[in-house]
Amino acid sequence: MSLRAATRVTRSLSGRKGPRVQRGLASRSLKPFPSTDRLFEPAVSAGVAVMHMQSPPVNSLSLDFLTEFCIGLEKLEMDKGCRGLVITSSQPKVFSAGLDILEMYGKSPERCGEFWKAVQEMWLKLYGSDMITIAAINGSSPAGGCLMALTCDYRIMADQPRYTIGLNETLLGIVAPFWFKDTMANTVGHRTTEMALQLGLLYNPSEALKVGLVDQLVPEDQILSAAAQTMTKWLAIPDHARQITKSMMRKPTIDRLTSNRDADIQNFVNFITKDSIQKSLRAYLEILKKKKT
Ligand code: CO8
Repeated sequence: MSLRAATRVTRSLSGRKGPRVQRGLASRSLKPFPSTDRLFEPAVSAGVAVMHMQSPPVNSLSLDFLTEFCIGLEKLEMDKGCRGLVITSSQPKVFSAGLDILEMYGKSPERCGEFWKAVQEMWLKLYGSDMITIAAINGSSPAGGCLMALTCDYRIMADQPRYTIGLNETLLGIVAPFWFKDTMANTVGHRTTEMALQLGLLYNPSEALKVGLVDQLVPEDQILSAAAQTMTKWLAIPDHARQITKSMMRKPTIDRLTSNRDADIQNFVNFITKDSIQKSLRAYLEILKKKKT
């Protein structure tokens, strides 16, 4: 059976708050999504979902966005006909700008805690997904955006030198949590991670390929067809063997967070609400604004 699925995570037209999720899960009982979204030909013998992140202007990960994202993911995970997921962006030039800085600036400790729990949830769900996950990185992907890509099984990036990817937290005066660090170290190794995290390195696509942060570069207009080709290869592997192998590789990292979740939330809240950190975030937000003037 062939199943096609697409999930659009969007923000409401009214602005940054109040996202909505438009879903077009095509199965026997559901309508197919529009043909322009079709990535996989009917010949593909298993189901694949394409998640287009569409949260203007930069797909930053707000609490609302993360909540919708996790709900969408959970539904796909429960759909046994869906074996693969491609995550990409509908926003020009940006895959995801990472965590929404406005969620970390000037917010109450309670709200910060709620936000951080949602960030953890996104990571736990994606890193532990049974599906084959491919990030089709068609734009810049700093910090939390990079983390999201790193949770996937395979990363294809658009070969556009102005795009960057990396865990640049130190540039904002903040520290990537241990599970961000672990996810990167699991991908590119300890030494590269240590240097990248201390310096807050943002890599262009060629550099990212060289250190193994991404697996493949393609011209931007070929990113979804490249994802389709890779997906076909991965779909040929029996699910149970691939899933057990994935779990064996990732479980220790996942367990480390699940057994420290509350403490990790408390750490985040204590850290992010400090006056000095709030000052750093404000300065960073001002830099982002000034870019335009
Ligand atoms: N959050 C909120 N708003 C953002 C963010 C963000 N992460 N990124 C950009 N914006 C806003 C800008 O302020 C701007 O707003 P406005 O239109 O009101 O002026 C708008 O989005 C568009 O931004 P740009 O003009 O900069 O868009 P460009 O297309 O030129 O560039 C980039 C896109 C490359 C994504 C650029 O915006 C950028 O570099 N953004 C900052 C990315 C970043 O540093 N993110 C880090 C977030 S922190 C994180 O993810 C992990 C934190 C871990 C916390 C651990 C604590 C213990």
